[in-house]
Amino acid sequence: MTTQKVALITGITGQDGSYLAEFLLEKGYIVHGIKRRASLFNTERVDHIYQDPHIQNANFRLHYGDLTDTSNLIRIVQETQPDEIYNLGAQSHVAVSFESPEYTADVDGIGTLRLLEAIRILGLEKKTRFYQASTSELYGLVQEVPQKETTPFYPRSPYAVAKMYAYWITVNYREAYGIYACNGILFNHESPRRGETFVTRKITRGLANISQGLESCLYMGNMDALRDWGHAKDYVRMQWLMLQQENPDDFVIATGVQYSVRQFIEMTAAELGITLQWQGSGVSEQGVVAALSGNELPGVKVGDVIVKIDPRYFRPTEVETLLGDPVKAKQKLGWTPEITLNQMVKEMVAADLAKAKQHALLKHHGYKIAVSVE
Ligand code: NDP
Ligand code: GDR
Repeated sequence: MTTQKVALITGITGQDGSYLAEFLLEKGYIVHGIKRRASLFNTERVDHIYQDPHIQNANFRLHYGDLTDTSNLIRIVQETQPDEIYNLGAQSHVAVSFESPEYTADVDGIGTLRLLEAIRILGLEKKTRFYQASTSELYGLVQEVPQKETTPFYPRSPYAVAKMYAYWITVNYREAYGIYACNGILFNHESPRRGETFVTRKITRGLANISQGLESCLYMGNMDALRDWGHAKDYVRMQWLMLQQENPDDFVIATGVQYSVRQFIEMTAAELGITLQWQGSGVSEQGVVAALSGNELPGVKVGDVIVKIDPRYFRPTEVETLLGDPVKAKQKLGWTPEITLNQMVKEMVAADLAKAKQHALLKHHGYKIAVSVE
């Protein structure tokens, strides 16, 4: 008889947490997740896999908790006795980390230490494997192109500095206490479940809303920024694979292809049948805009500006360019991403367009709706 493996996921209500939970349930795991108490329901991304907790042998269970709460984490780890912990919980927004640097350090940095200490305090060093959600933001002001596992770090935000602590404390607990602990250095990954304020989702949602007459303009920050974007579904597979090896190690996960934010806008617009005419030079300069050309849209005439720079979205220190080299993951884990950027843009646009159409219908019938894009 094989016993079911048990996983504990922090950040289960987020983009990656929801895809990983689905993936592990399909593999036959018992999945425990930590969710934060909120004044509104915050489990939308995992509602479709929710199981009635009254059912005996439910495979999916949520526990209230927080990465800032040591005793709560120890209790949950003790109760669940996980074979694998995936630490995906974080204040994950780089721009927000400049506004809440101390909180970000507490959750993203010390939160990781709290979980590793829970494993140690409970004597689970030989049982529980640990995955840390590390990030390409560690490379910040890049020292080498493309970035690989050996590229030096140069974090450029309170978020990245906190994640650098988490990276090294994970390595340290592996070396000091023999815990099977891995860092996945993941480059940006997106999906229709991406938070609305990250740039890809802001663009697909904003332009879909504009196409339906719900908004008139998309306000952007640095459109010159270059990113290596993959699909979250592809990347959670890697998180699991890292914990199935003989020995723990750290891996870069990326596509090895780079695009600018401006190109992402162009791909999204093309998918929506919107033609843009760029005006001005040097896209990060204020005053550079894109106007509608081609066909009119509801409430938008040809020549109207629909993409504009708003310096509010510039960051005090920016990460201008990221490009990953995933060769180690390919060789050692046999991993290759399956979903292309084009397919991802199509999927994200289709989901946001369906929502925009629904909102337009509600608006047409007099209902008030919130469509603000930050
Ligand atoms: P999301 O922002 O979508 O999800 C973050 C999750 O963390 C949410 O479930 C959130 O809960 C939870 N969380 C936030 N604060 C706390 C806290 N104090 N205690 C417990 N849980 C908390 O992020 P992603 O899914 O995109 O990313 C997952 C992880 O991977 C993060 O650690 C992120 O930093 C990292 N990462 C992400 C990359 C990406 O491109 N997506 C790339 C590299 C690393 P709630 O729903 O209540 O807000
Ligand atoms: P990032 O993602 O900072 O790379 O962190 P984000 O999508 O927020 O920004 C990517 C790039 O786009 C530029 N940009 C804008 N960004 C946002 N959010 N809003 C805008 O209006 C805008 N205009 C331009 C940014 O300046 C940046 O250069 C994400 C998060 O998921 C982290 O948790 C994760 O660690 C990294 O990816 C890898």
